[in-house]
Amino acid sequence: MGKFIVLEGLEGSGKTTVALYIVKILKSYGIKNVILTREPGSTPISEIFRTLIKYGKDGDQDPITSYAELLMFYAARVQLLENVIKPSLLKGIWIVGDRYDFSSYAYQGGGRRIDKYFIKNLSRVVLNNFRPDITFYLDISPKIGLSRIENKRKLDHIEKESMDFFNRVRLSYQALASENLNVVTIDASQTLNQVNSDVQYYIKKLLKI
Ligand code: Z5A
Repeated sequence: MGKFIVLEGLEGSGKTTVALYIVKILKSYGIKNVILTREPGSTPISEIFRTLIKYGKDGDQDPITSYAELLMFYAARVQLLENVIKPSLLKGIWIVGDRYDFSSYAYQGGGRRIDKYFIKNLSRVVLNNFRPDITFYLDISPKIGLSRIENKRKLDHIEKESMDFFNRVRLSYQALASENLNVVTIDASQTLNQVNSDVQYYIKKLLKI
């Protein structure tokens, strides 16, 4: 069996950068079969949901409702889980996931204030409690995170949310990190070298080396 490693955090926390670093160090430790995934996305159907969720359809004519957004995230996730993640793990391939289920609790639960027990039930039914082996939560203030991505060309509709929204997302992430096993909080405001070295420590523990 491969292992499922997930990166979570606000935008600009460095998830994508750290995910690439994890792939690199896994390979250097002899784990050559590694797939990088992103959520929403990483299957043909999930990528369609990604575009739809991020940019909508036909501008303001048909704004995405909070529940439609939540359900689309789960539709994209279950496609990825059943068609890529589970079959790959069974073949001994490791998965490094840029976001997974905590993102929905943090953004749709914390940010959009959808009832967390509703999300929990939805998650239980759709994902059947399938969990990562380890989750790295890259903790950063929204101010620093958003400043790192401010030059991004086109902001999606979630990235245009208020500072209050992102503060609620961060608080939800911090609560999830303290309530759940196998979650490691990394201070993502450190230099990239420090962040990478913290992550490497836990990867070595996972590999028992
Ligand atoms: N979303 C949701 O609401 N519910 C869900 O269930 C799921 C997702 C799954 C996906 O956006 C959006 O969907 C996201 C949450 C929502 N929306 N928002 N807002 P995405 O996939 O387009 O992007 P993202 O996941 O938010 O990540 P990002 O913006 O690409 O950021 P990142 O991956 O965390 O950071 P990065 O690209 O690695 O780094 C950003 C820059 O910072 C880059 O220039 C790096 O070189 C730099 N960087 C990274 N680390 C450091 C350190 N330590 N110091 C200095 N600079 C650094």
